[in-house]
Amino acid sequence: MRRYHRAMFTKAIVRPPAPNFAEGLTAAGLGPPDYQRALKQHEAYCAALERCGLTLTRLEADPNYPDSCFVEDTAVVIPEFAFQCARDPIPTRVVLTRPGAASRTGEVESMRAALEQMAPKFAIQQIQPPGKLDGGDICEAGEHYFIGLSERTNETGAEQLAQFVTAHGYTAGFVDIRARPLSGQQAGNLTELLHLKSGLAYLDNNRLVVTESLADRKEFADFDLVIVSRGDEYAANCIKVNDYVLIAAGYEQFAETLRTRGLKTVALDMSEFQKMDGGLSCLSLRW
Ligand code: CIR
Repeated sequence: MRRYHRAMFTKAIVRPPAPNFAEGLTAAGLGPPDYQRALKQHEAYCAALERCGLTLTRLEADPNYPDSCFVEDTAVVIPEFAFQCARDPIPTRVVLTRPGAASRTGEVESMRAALEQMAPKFAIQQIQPPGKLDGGDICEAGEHYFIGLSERTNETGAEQLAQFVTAHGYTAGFVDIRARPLSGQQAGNLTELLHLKSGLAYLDNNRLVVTESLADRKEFADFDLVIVSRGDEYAANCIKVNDYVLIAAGYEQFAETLRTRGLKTVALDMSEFQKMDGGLSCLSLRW
């Protein structure tokens, strides 16, 4: 068996929300976001990434696309395997997406330009029509990629991405999160995840954070699961960035669970992004 050793994250691309952030897509039903507060929360998020050791490229806010602060949805970075003690940065591949929401498709071009400028050695590919794919549906878990089938990512897009990652030495599998009955007392309800990573996160060492609604999926059977309690689903969208796990503030029980597993947590107030269906992973593209 190959011994995968993920290189440290060193870089990230971020973009602050634009003044018309509130015009973006949302089904959260939590009311409109406060723009000034969103800017402060975004700045705290950037500072946390820097504390994790990342160098940030900060794109300008883009009012043409009110959802454009959610940069993760526009591209998927596929890192080279770094075996054992590989220390030097290795050229990486990037797949530009075709976001599933019509209002967001144009966000990809400025991401392409940014990546071409800051990472000229990256091999850039792109999801082709009729494929649709959002980066929020893609969860890298060591040597494996979980690819969510959602309202934003269709089979064609998922298959294209699977081909890219398997050609690059990874394995890939689909996780269908489209409307699905829940078990037990909740029978008849549907999972309500916008993206796969709204309910799933990989924390290295074979550890997956999952919502209860996803916990029984056979796709995750070989992983060590940290199950997020019902009602705390928003906490599942956390990100491990080098030595820290960034988590949404307000989920102390979840934070404690991570700490008892030896993980260092940084809690960030995400209230204004939650109002727009966004979480911690979607605010940056990291590698
Ligand atoms: C949208 O609906 O596209 C945005 N309002 C939220 C996107 C969040 N992205 C993510 O979870 N990866």
